[in-house]
Formats: sequence, structure tokens, C-alpha cells
Amino acid sequence: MSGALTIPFARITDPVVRRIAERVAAGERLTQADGVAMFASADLTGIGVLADAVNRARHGDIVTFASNQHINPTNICTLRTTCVFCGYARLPKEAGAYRYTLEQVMAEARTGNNGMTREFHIVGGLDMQAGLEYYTTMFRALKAELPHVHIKALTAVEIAHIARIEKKTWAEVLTALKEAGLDTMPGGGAETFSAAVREEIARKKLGAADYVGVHRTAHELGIRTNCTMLYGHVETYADRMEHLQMLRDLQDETGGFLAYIPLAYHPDDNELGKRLNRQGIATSGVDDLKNLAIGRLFLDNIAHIKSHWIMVTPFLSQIALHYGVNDLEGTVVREKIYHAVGAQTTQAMSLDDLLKLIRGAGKVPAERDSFYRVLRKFEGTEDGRRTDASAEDSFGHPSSVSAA
Ligand code: V47
Ligand code: SF4
Repeated sequence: MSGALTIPFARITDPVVRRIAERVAAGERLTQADGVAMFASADLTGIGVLADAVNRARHGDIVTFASNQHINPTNICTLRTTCVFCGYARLPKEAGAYRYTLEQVMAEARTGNNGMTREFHIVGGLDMQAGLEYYTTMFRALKAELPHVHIKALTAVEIAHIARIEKKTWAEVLTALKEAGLDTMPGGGAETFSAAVREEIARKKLGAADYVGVHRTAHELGIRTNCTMLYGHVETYADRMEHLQMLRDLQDETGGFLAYIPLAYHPDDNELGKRLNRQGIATSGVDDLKNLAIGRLFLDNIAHIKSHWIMVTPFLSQIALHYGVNDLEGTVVREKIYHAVGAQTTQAMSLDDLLKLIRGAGKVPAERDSFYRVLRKFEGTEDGRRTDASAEDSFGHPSSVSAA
């Protein structure tokens, strides 16, 4: 879907944002300096209406979600002591460390979402005992028993880790995983690309160029991926924009990114939160909305901007539907990573609650598949109750990468 771009200029009060809006109206691309200026601007409404106009021109009133289930097979991680923002990882002998057996993964997969799950989102730690065979066996077993379920698994950091312990190239690892059933990859592990920030919050973690390199390799192999940015810790506005620039550049090259998901840093139960002396809330509602809106405006070549309600609360995600967001992280079952760092939100949301949230924002909910094709629209507006699901419809997105 794509329609006319109608920008309500009268609602933009900051002259700096208005000049940016004029350039958007003229079809010009935004610069990193534009992004920094918007982060610094007090005109949240102006930035919001601009992002909303761009989003509406692309997606109309449709807000998508997927029925997905998170499976985190191991929390054992070699970066446990240097990734200081993470509260999920454990050393092999530390209390709480776990690595699922294949049976445990299958048992968790079977219980998920009353058989409604369409996507498994599988990520974990950098575990020396979880190599290529661990994952290929897992993906084959999942596909054998639940062939209709899409496997979105393993961040770029995990792919590089497996390649290192197996002494293989990224392409060899990705090819083997694809053959075993890997469909797409999530965007985790990006954090903030700046080398100085990485040194402070994620020392020894895969660097920016390699994160981009793994995604490029995946795209070249026909594996589409998502991308993320962790914000709200020690990074500057300039760091954020440099990060978004690298994502936009790769997307110009490959067209392989499906969605961008800004991730709000949670400070509880992790070393960084203690160091920064922050507990409870790290980011503000304004900053969360700006990250989503600026993502929509700057990443003009990434079709989908997703708000992760587990991180920023369902209420803020609902408001974000007017700030450039067209997709909500779905009916997630048993999310562990953010709940290890203090996320207070529920671990799963029912379909009815999700529909209520989207309709409450005046939008039309639609369930999608993992390639963002609409499977069913939920028409009707009556106080959040489910009406019927309409016939198939699809809004794809142009790309040079074929669906895996
Ligand atoms: O890379 C870890 C983040 C990410 C914290 O691709 C934290 O569809 C906040 O990337 N506070 C993994 N964030 C999750 C992720 C993701 C989530 C949902 C959808 C998709 C997708 C990807 O979680 C990690 C890291 O950036 N994380 N610790 C923390 N304390
Ligand atoms: Fe390990 Fe990922 Fe946590 Fe870093 S964020 S410690 S790589 S599980």
C-alpha cells in the first residue's frame, strides 16, 4: 500500500523540524544532522506528525503483529562479564545457568500459544557447547514436527560465535542453518555501533562492521533479517545517527532488512544499571517516541518500524502507532531476556488485548506472517472485541532479496 504524503505543517512548531518536513515533502533524504536536530528538539508533536504522515503514506491505517513465541535455549554466554547491560547471561557454572536439551526445546515449542504460534524467535547466549550441530538439530526437529512455523533465529553475534568455534565462515554457517530450517534472523546484538560505546557497554562483542557483515552475508544468501539499536544508556545523539546511517547504507546495498526495532535499555539487575546508578526506568516516553519516529523518518528504505511493547509498555506502544510505528511485537510467549533486566510488563499478550490496543489507537489490526504479508485483517471497531477476520490481503515491499 502506498498513498499520498500529507504533512500537517501547521502542527509543526519548531522551525528546524519544519525545514526537515519540507525536505521530506520534497522527497529528500534526511542527514545524520537532521536526526541529531530532531533528538534535540522539544517539538515532539511536530516530529510525531511528520513520522505519522510518512507511515500513513506507506501503510495506511494498518498495524500488523505476528503470533510469535520466544525460545531462549541457553543463557550461558562467554560475554557474561563484558556485556554489562545484560542481566540474562550466566557463566557455565553460575547459579541459574541453563542449556536446553532438544527435548526441552521441543516441549517448550509444543506448549506455545495454544498451537497458534506462527513464528519461533530463537536467541540465546554465546555458549561454547551450543555449536552448529546444536542448532541444526534443533531447527530440523522443529521443522519436522511443526513445519508451518517460521524460524527466526540467531543474532549476527551468535552466527559469528558459531563460525568461530566451528572454524567456518559466516556464509558456511548460515548456509548450513538455512538448510536445517532457518528462515530469517532477528536484529539483536547491534547495541550501539560506536566503538567507544561498545568499549564501555559491550567490550569484546562483535563490532559494528562485523554485525553489518554478517547481515550482508545473510542477505546475499537470501536470508532476510531485522535490525535494532539499543538506546538510553551512554550513547549520544550523534552515536544514534551514525548507527542508523550504517543500517540505511546496508539496506541501500541489499534491501534485506525487513524491520527496524529500537530497543529501550532497561537498567535493573545488570552491571551497567548499577554503574550508572539508575534503577527502574532508563528511557523516557519522549525519548522512546523520538527513537521510533526518527527511525521511521531516517530509515526511508526500511518498510517496517516495530515497537517492542515488552520494553516500553503496551501503553506507550499504542501511542507510538501515531509516531511512525506500523508493527507491534506480537503475542510473545514467555519472553525471558527483558524480564531478566526488570521489564515489568506481562510476558505475553492475548490476541484480544492486542486488538484492543490497536483499535484503541484508531487503527486496523492485521495479523501478518514473518515476511510482513497480511494474513487476516480484523475489521470492526466495537470496544476491542474481535469481529471477523477478512480474506487475505497483502502488502509486500520491494526488495532485491527473495524470501527464503
Ligand atoms: O541484542 C539485552 C537487548 C537484544 C538488555 O528482530 C536489552 O524481531 C534492553 O534484538 N535492556 C535482543 N535491552 C532482543 C532483540 C529483539 C527483540 C525483539 C524483536 C527482535 C526482532 C529482536 O536485547 C540484545 C540487546 O540489545 N538487551 N539486555 C537490557 N538490559
Ligand atoms: Fe551474551 Fe547477548 Fe547477554 Fe551479551 S547480550 S552477555 S552476548 S546473551
